[in-house]
Amino acid sequence: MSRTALITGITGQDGSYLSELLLSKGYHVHGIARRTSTLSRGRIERIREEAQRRALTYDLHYADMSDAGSLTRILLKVRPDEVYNLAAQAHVAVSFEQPEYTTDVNAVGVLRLLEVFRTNGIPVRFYQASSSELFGAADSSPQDETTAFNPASPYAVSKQFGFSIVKNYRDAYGMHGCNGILFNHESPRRGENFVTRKITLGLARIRYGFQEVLSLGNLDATRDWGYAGDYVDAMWRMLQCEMADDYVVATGKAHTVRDFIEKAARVAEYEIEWRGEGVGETGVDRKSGKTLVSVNERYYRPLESTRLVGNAAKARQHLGWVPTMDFEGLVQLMATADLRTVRDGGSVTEV
Ligand code: NAP
Ligand code: G4F
Repeated sequence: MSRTALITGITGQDGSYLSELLLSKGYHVHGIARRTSTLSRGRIERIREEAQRRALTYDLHYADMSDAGSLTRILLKVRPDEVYNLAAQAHVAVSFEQPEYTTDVNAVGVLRLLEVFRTNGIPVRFYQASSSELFGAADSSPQDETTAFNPASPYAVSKQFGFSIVKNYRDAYGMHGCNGILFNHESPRRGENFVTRKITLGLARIRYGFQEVLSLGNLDATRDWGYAGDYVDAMWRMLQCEMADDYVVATGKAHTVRDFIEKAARVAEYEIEWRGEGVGETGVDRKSGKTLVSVNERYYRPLESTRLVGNAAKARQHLGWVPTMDFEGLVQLMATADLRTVRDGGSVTEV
């Protein structure tokens, strides 16, 4: 018999890849989407059309993580077997500007869902989108499930509450709740104000004459970047285990923002040479002498997570999960997709 899944954050990057995965496995898929003045369904429009064509269940419901009543109504109506909580104010820098909203959605929002399950006796398997940002200013590297949390932003603090309340409901009430401590994962569907997509889209726009320069913050920030398509598979694998647990999901390889720029620039047929330092640093194309990258203090954060790189040995052993795409493949995929999108005048990258 087909299982039913509900995805919060279905319109986001991960929501779109998870939709495809669950539909391919025969799930009835439901998602919550919030009301916005313009529709934010670009990532799932094609998925929805395909589901319709094949007569598969792919239903969207209006709700908001800050509105307990709307969540209750939908959960009681859908009664899902699995819930993937991906909805969040997911931008770390924005969380410094909107800490209260970020906490309401990312922290209290998780509790709202858990309380619906508990008070109505709904026996779901629950996935919580926890984050490597929990490690924050970590004092050891690589990080795994035993590394102490040291969150370095309101976003990370909100996600720490989400992590802990899922663990608490698991321990106290025997709820099947899993935390995926996912390191950064990207794709051509990544939001345009996260650094990888900002770089690939910016370089493509410069290449085709729609933008002058790419303005960025800390070029030496180090992250463990994987492919979103691989990471949603880890989410699903967690919920298939009899025993709920928490898992780090990562590639184990660290790269700087600077590395990412250099590789993406090559795909756009630029060769970056770095000149100057700090906020005066620029990235110049060796052949043409054109300035492609400048540094702007505006994109620095009040506090930065340190060298984030994960050890996913537990996910490999218990879930049989391994990433299929390396850093080079990821940069190539994103840069190529954006060059094509900008060249063809499209707005949403379809991959
Ligand atoms: P994303 O593309 O920014 O998607 C976030 C989703 O949450 C969108 O569908 C958004 O809806 C929805 N949302 C935001 N506020 C909401 C609210 N108040 N009520 C209902 N829905 C709301 O993020 P993502 O990259 O897919 O990440 C998915 C989850 O994983 C997030 O929880 C994120 O914090 C976490 N995470 C991500 C990464 C990563 O590297 N991508 C790593 C670790 C953890 P709209 O489309 O209307 O904006
Ligand atoms: O792409 P980012 O904004 O991602 P960040 O902050 O690592 O957060 C992402 O990954 C987390 C998992 O670790 C998720 F939980 C979270 O939801 C989100 O998906 O920034 C990456 C790095 C940072 O160190 C930032 O300071 O890039 C640096 N950076 C440099 N210039 C920039 C920029 N980041 C952004 N967004 N924009 C810049 O211009």
